[in-house]
This record gives sequence, structure tokens and C-alpha cells, in this order.
Amino acid sequence: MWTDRAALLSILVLSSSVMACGQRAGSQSADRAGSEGPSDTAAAAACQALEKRQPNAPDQRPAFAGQTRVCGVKSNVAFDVAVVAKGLEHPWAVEPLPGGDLLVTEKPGRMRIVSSAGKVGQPLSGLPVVAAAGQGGLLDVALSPTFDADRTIFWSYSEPRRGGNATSVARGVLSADRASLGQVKVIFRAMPTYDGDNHFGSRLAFGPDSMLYITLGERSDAPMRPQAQQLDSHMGKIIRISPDGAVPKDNPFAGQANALPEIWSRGHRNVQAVAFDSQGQLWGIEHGTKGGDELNRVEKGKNYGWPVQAYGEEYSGSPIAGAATVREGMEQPVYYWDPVIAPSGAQFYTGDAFPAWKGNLFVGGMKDHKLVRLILNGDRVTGEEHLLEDRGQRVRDVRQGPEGALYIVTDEQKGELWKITPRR
Ligand SMILES: [Ca+2]
Ligand SMILES: [Ca+2]
Repeated sequence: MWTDRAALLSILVLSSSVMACGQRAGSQSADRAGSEGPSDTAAAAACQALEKRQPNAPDQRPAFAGQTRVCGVKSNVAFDVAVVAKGLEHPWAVEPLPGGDLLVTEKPGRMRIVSSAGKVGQPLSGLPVVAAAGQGGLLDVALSPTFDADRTIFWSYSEPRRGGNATSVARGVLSADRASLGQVKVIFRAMPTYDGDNHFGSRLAFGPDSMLYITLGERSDAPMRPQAQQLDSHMGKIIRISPDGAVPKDNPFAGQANALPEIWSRGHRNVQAVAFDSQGQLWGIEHGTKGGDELNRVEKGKNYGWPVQAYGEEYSGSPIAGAATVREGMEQPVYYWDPVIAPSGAQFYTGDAFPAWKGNLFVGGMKDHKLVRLILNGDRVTGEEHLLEDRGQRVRDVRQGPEGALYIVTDEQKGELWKITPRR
């Protein structure tokens, strides 16, 4: 039955899609958008890009219309932000548990359960030691797709090793009293080991194929960068393994000489956000250099360019040596930000609490303190909104919980856990 509220929301959804079309990539996207609303020309006239600052690389041009600076949109959704917990030390990930409690990681190496009422539990025991320095530490956490039956969780971390460190992924079983992790086993070790403290990635996501996807960085330093292109290194890759750590036979480079079989895609800089959409398509969002953060539609075996194809410039203001914005045989980002958002954490919204947000991609933004909402139409971004900027905290992770609430943790010395629900 159509209530006034439902009718209003449907109007808001419609107005979002109408506003989000100024820089559509020609008629192909417009066709996919369907026939509702006024013509592209009329809508384009009404469109204003959200980003109005000077780009860091003003001479670069997007490869297609709508690849950057799409229309700003407003969902006009009224919501409440409840501060569920405070005083978390650089929380890196939040993962809703069945029943409404939340798993939270803190970068120095602690994992805790925060109750739905906001009670912060003691750190779980049983976790391996992490190399907590710079961008390293305890990073993402994900639940087993069959968590109800096996109580298994997966987490990524920078692992201290002889000669340095690198990202590893472990799994363990949550004890019945929820105080510890048992049967802990490291199921993936990114190689090579390197003595540094930047660009570990990493996010974890299970695909509809029940495989575990792991995002990594390339360790940032100049000597390591080229490894993002090399198939004999895990650096700058997205990885696909089975939940027990085995390599799936249908991985793109399995069986190829001098290639690491866990690799799913390559040419990434530092992927700190990943999500599957409702069609089962994987999307990754990665940190670029100054002016080069990007959203990619991640596909099997493809090359996403870094460090030879990139937008933006070095932090020094120099051009990225050896890079062009377009290269044959490499994938263009679906979208890029110049200036950057410093992305971390992503969630496709599928809940019923916010009908106007259904299908939208939420991405945490640490720079300028915002939650980014993207409207996607096929493989194009057609609208962008920035939320929560008034709260002044670095948004580190965003996840959808039971009943369609969004949960956020903020990357601060005294970080917070927020719950976003429709305004009552
Ligand atoms: Ca996670
Ligand atoms: Ca790229």
C-alpha cells in the first residue's frame, strides 16, 4: 500500500536519478537509465558538480564523460546518527554480527565486540601479534558466509616477519563465551616481505562464489611500486582464495609460469575499500597519489594500471614518472577523485530502512571527513553526495547491519562507532 511517506521517497529516488546525469557518457548510459524524467539536456543544465576545487592535475582530462566530478545530488533523507561507542583507538573495521552486536578492530591490534547497546567488550584473546606502525596493524575483519554454523571470522593484518612485514590473513573460531578466538590459522601471506609501514591494503570480502577476496597495497616506496604490475609479487593485487587458503583452479594466473596463483587482478596502488553489488560484481576503491583516488569495476585477470597508468600527481607536485592517464590494455577507473577523498570501507546499500539509497555505493572518506554516496548506473557513476561532513571525523569503514542501519567507525585516536537510522 502506498503511504505518503513511500510516495515521497519514490519522488526523492526519481529526483536523484534525474539530477544525476549532467556528465553521462553519451546515449548508451542514457538508454540504460530508462525513459523516466526530462531529457538529458534539461537535466544537464540543472546539474552542478559536487567538487568545485581546483584539481591537482588540471591538465589531465577524463577518458570519458562522467569519469570524475559528476553531479552533486541530494537524497534529502532524514537520518539520526547515534554514537554507539567512543574511545576506540584508530578503529579500522566494523562488522555487524547476527543479532545486532558488532565486531570492531582497532589498528594497534585489538578486536572487540561492541554490544548493540554500546557496551565495549574486552579485547578478544588469541589474535597473532601485528606490526602496528604507520598504516600497519590490525586491519579488516569479515564473517564467514556460514558464520551461524561455524562461528568463523577472518581478519587481515600487517604481520611482523624476519626482515620486515607484510599483509597476512588469518581465520579463527569465536568461542562460545565470545572472549577468544581459537583454531587460529594464517591462510594467506602476501609476498614479498618488505621493511616498511605503508600500503598494506586491505579489505576482505566474500563473493557470491564463496571465495575470499583480499585487497592489497604495493608498499608505496619507489622500489616497490613496479611490483604492482609483476605477477611474481602479491604487491598491488587483489587476491582470491578459498576460505581454507587453497587456490581456486579457475584463478586467472593459476598454472602460469612465474605467476602467483592467488592473483585475481593487478595494477592497484592501495585498495582499502571493496564491495560486491547485487549482481555479484566486485568493485574496489583505492588510494591514488595526489588527485588519483579511484573506483574500479574489478574483473578477473585485468590490469588496473598502477604505476604506469594513473590520474593525479606525486605528493611533491611532480608528474608521476612514467605514467600516462590512458594506456592500451589497461582498465580505466569507472570514477576518480581529484582532489582525493582518501577512501576506506565500502558498502552497497540493500536495506529497506532507506529506500532512497537502495543500490547506492557508500564509501568512507577520511580526507575532509565524509561519507561518500555514489549513484551508479551500469558501469557509470551518475551522482555523488557527501554526508556527515559536519561531524569532523575521518570515516574509516561503513557497513550495513540488521534492519538496514549503516554502521561507521572513525579513524581517530579516540575513534567512534556510529549507527545511522531513519530519523524518528
Ligand atoms: Ca570488513
Ligand atoms: Ca588504476
